Amino acid sequence: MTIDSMRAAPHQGDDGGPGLVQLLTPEGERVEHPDYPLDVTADELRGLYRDLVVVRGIDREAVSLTRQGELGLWASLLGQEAAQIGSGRALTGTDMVFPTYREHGVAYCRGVEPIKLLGMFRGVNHSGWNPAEHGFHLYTIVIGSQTLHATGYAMGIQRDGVLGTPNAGAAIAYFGDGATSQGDVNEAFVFASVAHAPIVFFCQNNQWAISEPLERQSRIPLYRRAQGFGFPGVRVDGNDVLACLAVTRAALENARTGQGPTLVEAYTYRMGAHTTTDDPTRYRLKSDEEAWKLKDPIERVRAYLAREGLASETFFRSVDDEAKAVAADLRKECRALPDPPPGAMFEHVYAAPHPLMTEEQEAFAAYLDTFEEVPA
Ligand SMILES: Cc1ncc(C[n+]2csc(CCOP(=O)(O)OP(=O)(O)O)c2C)c(N)n1
Ligand SMILES: [Mg+2]
Repeated sequence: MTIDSMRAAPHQGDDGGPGLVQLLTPEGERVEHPDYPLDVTADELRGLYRDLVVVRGIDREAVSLTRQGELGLWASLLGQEAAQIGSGRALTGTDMVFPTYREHGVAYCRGVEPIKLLGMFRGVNHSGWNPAEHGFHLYTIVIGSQTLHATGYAMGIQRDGVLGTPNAGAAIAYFGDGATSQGDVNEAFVFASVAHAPIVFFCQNNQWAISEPLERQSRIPLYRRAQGFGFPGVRVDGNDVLACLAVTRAALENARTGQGPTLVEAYTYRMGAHTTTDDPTRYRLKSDEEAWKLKDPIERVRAYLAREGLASETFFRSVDDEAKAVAADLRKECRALPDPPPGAMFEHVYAAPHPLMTEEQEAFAAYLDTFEEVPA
């Protein structure tokens, strides 16, 4: 290889390039991949379809609630459902997830009630779930920092001496394409690599970091970065729930059996705005969105189920009805969420009392006492 050939621009068409692992085409045709054989029963397929539709319904409801002033903000996962449900359903009870702020589908797979997520975006809880109970850490807004937390956790698993036993779990860190430019992520890659830590780095490449396109993050496909750090990287069709399931399952199994880290790049597209405060029409082409609509993660599963006679119209209707019911309940629950007392912000900062915290708490209470009681 010459220097000139190495300098060639990367192949990054919207088909994901030649390395893309796919098991279900955008047209809903099942294809095989020699490295990722996957046996799924009709029941499992219908279950995955149901997950995708319900999660999209939860997400849509949260966007509407934000528009109506019920939430302060929402980061929509629209278009990324397959990446999250596929990888989320590959997890087992002993694995530990370190998410960003958009992993609502993974949270759902880990049994975190959607209302807990909404509570955080409504500003009435500080991430209202117990990470240990769900194997799902708190949402992280500081881009990329959770990859270091996840790596440290993975090194802890390694030191527990459980790798290769049935009790072994792996850590999995979720992050975006933009996050790959952060120092934290690159440091996490180095630590994970040299420690041979049981971790999966799951990058959802949705092509954008707010208004910054992928070309501003990397000259080479992101999955190939892993090679430079000394562990395998694989690019999977992030809109293909089966491929995401198979690839993540294999990567987690490698981690649990002591074979070290893997970078999974789920090649997908953020169909919505970055968050409800963003307007993507300011920086991207409508034609790109239209092209990606044809690769919708839900439509391809539906097409496959229908063509193979694995699901009936009644089934599809019942899933739609279920998604609507879940969303309606969520709306009701969200509106009924009580406002916490102002002093609640001091809770859960430290596990045990802390002198500085106590001082601040008392000062805040004294400040609140200066207000007159307003009759209801
Ligand atoms: C350390 C840090 N820098 C900047 C920000 C502001 N910020 C929030 S989201 C975001 C873009 C992240 O893009 P990407 O990693 O691709 O994730 P995506 O939102 O597309 O899922 C930025 C820069 C932040 N939260 N943390
Ligand atoms: Mg992104």
